Amino acid sequence: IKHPLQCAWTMWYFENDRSQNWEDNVREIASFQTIEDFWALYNHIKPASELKQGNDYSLFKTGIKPMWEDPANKRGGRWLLSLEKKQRNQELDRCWLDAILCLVGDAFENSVEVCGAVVNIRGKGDKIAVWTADANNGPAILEIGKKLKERLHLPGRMQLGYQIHHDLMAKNSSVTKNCYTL
Ligand code: M7G
Repeated sequence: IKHPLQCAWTMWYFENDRSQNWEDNVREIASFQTIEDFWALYNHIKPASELKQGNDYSLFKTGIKPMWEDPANKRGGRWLLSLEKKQRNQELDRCWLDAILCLVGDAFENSVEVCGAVVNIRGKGDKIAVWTADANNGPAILEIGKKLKERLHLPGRMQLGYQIHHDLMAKNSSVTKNCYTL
């Protein structure tokens, strides 16, 4: 018998094709709801560090699309970890795996607030984020951020910043102010 997870999850892939709209580049890979099926999928796909620049993986609760516009995300925000370029080799795959294990392993007290996680492969520095549902729920955001920071074993100099999706949406950008830092 396989070991069921608290909820079902869907893995997505973003391929940066500039001839198409952003939303049309978001593709579903597969869904799973047991730990065995998680590992089967994880072991079957390329590690994040081998994706092309500009591409992403996202892991979201099944039913939530990995975009700001989804009803589950639109009032929310993200804990963002920005990596240095050289960390693609050493740190990226480990941090991404630790982050998604927090999600599927139900590591957070406020796991109902968690929507998903994203890894962006970028020339200027890769990024890992955990998206939460309600940017006004300070206590839940802080609990999730603290647990994430602990589970990623981040060195003190590496900070997490919480950003509101609405601020990014309004600027159509990936850069905005942090409303919390840890
Ligand atoms: P990014 O891929 O998050 O980061 O955002 P990057 O700047 O390091 O590449 C790049 C751009 O993709 C944004 O400025 C938006 O134009 C678009 N984009 C990103 N996200 C997450 C969304 C989204 O959820 N919805 C829409 N409509 N566009 C997005």
